[in-house]
Amino acid sequence: HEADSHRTDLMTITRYVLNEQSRHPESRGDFTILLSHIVLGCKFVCTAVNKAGLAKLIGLAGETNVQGEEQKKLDVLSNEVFIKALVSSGRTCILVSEEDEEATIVEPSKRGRYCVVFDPLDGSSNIDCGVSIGTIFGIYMVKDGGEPTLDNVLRPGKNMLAAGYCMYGSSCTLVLSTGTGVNGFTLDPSLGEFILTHPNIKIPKKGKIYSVNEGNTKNWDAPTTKYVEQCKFPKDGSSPKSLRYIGSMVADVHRTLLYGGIFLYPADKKSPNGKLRVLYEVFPMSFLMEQAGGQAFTGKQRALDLVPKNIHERSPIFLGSYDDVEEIKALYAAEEK
Ligand code: P6P
Repeated sequence: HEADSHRTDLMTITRYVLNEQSRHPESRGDFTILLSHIVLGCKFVCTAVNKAGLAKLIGLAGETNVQGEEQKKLDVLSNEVFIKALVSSGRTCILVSEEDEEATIVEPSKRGRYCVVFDPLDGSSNIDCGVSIGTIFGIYMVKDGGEPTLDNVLRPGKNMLAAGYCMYGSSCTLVLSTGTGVNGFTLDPSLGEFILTHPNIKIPKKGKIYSVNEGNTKNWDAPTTKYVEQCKFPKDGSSPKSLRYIGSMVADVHRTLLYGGIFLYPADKKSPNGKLRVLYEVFPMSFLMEQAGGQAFTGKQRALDLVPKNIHERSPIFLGSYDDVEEIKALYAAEEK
């Protein structure tokens, strides 16, 4: 009977968030409504990404589709879908997207209390070869007074209320934290619902995998160089770590979260602040890692303590299993002395 009830007691993401909401009696359900619109965006992108492959195959994707319309690039399309979904939710006041140079200030009649920072389709250069890509998002509550000024999003990641990503791969998996741990939901296409499949994700304390673009080795600083060397030639006689690098942040972080290990996008001589963006890549993934018992470090400080000065600022990032990140922190600390 117990197994049976498990099968029929579907924990959807909506129900999960409603349960969370019931922990905040004062809440007016705004967050639940906001999240339902983010989930809608993810479902749309999941369908579009899957179709894109097919469209390419049957030649639709050229310059125009069967209606002779200009076929939008998937990342542009995804951005439009998320912006429209978030504005129509009536629960947001500022939106920062990787696709838009300027932040979107929501018109007064549709304004709410949340600020959403997101990358609608991270890793989109990988679409044509079928590698997993994803949407990454973070949510701040607007500061008192609610004026939609940029200082509401130029804040440390530790001020975020929630963060998550949706990975479009062999299945569509949404990983979310609202500040009380990390949960993974998988889209059941027959129901059109995200079902809880990975409750209370905890990252292994130490891993056997390191994930970095070794092609940049020539440009790394000493601590990163030394750390990667130690991964390959451990001084304590343990076996070397394996290298796994997909080149799509959502996929590399998802593997790190589930299997353990460390993901690195270091600074290098060409890009002193690394490549990944603070607001909608570094902060959400760092938030999730800490909630899952791991940690995230910029080379100088705890990633979530960083205060960005502009909405597209970059930062180096080392995130993953607690013990693995400790090792590279020690190497940077030694460098400081
Ligand atoms: P590189 C994809 O373009 C992306 O923004 C992230 O998804 C990914 O982690 C990174 O860049 C890969 O960068 O320089 O290794 O190709």
